[in-house]
Amino acid sequence: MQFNKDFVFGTATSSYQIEGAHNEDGRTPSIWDMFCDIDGRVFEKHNGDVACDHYHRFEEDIQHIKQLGVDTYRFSIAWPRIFPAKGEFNPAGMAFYKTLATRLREEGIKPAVTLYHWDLPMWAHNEGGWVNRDSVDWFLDYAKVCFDELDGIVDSWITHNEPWCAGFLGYHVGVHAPGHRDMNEAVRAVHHMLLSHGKAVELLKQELKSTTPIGITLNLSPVYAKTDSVNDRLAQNNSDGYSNRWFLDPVFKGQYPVDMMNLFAKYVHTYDFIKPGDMETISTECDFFGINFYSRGLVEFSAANDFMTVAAYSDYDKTGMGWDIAPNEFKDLIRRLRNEYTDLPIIITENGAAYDDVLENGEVHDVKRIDYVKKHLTAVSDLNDEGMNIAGYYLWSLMDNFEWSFGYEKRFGILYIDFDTQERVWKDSAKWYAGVIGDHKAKHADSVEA
Ligand code: PNW
Repeated sequence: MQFNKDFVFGTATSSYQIEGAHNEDGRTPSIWDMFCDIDGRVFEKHNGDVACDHYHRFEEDIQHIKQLGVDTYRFSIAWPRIFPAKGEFNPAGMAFYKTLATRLREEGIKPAVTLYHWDLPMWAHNEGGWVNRDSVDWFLDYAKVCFDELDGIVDSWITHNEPWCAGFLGYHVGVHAPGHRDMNEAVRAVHHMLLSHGKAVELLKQELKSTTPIGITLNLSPVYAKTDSVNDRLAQNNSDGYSNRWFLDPVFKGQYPVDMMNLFAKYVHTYDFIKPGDMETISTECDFFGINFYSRGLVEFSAANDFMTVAAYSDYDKTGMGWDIAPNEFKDLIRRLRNEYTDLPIIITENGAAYDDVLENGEVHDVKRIDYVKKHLTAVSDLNDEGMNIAGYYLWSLMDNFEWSFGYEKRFGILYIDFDTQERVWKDSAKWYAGVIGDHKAKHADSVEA
């Protein structure tokens, strides 16, 4: 694998998954604090009260990031630290992110900041959360303060992380906070998230005249049919519509896919929540397109399920999440995006794998994770050779953390966290990744001299 000189290497985390300090400096609960409190929702009722204690250990964590040699670090801001109550700005919460971003820059690491990585304040949830169209205004107030306070020290902005997860897993499937099971709500929630994305882009670029790159991150999963049968193909189309097109089409084409609107109509009695101008706003041009890639889908038809298609058995090697390892399908996905959707620079804002890591004598030999990342980085390199213009790659995750409904049971980190002592231990994958980045830099340093 090889990357051009400007290619950026990074690693990523999110606020609720690592920070802890859940009630410090004015932070109030988010929907995830609430969700974790409900029996049976999160593995062994784990929660983010302490997590990786990053809120207190960020200096140490910055040193690890620096030693990895990455160009950039992606983290998210906890909205309930910034607005603990409706309309109440909390400077103490903002101070944490100012310090974090400033210290990263001092160490030569570019901060890439996500505004919404799922920790909606409870005060907003209590007024209907994302289902309420007012959420767009609440989000804009929040975005405005973040832009005003941090725009000079942040290198890129991501409005939303994975609205599919936040919207459909949160309001339709119910396995993420707030745990609702209502498709009518979910489609509205997604619409308001996307609308708030578009408005935040307009705010930063048009009103504040900032030149800081801004984009959205979608989790995309290319879907394949178990067989060539008409029914399996239909299942494939619908699953793709639910997972991918429902987000890609509005963001890049300014319209929801009509076939899916018809399919959802069974649950969504009216689309009158889409107001004039909304779709233009949602499709406001961004500077880059963020993609989180983990796996593919393989589906077969089932009469009982329309778009919530049934996952078919596959003989692919799997990660510790049970997800198919599918670097070739990742390539298919990127080619399709180039053909059907966008020429914007693509940034892989997350890619990585969970495995059952074992800490022994201060070492973690996570060969499978290295293999997973190597396969996907090689795919990125191949895609760029084809002219696909992938500008950067963020490994998920810097450290083991609160893996949502799986709690601390699933480890995605390249740093191992001992959750009793909070000790950080470099897994073999961290050493390997540092080596890849080091080789890349050495190669381009040579080529400058030559
Ligand atoms: C992403 N799925 O979540 C998130 O952005 C991260 O916060 C998370 O830790 C990481 O991927 C690993 O899971 C996802 O069910 C959660 O398809 C679930 C799915 C996809 C992504």
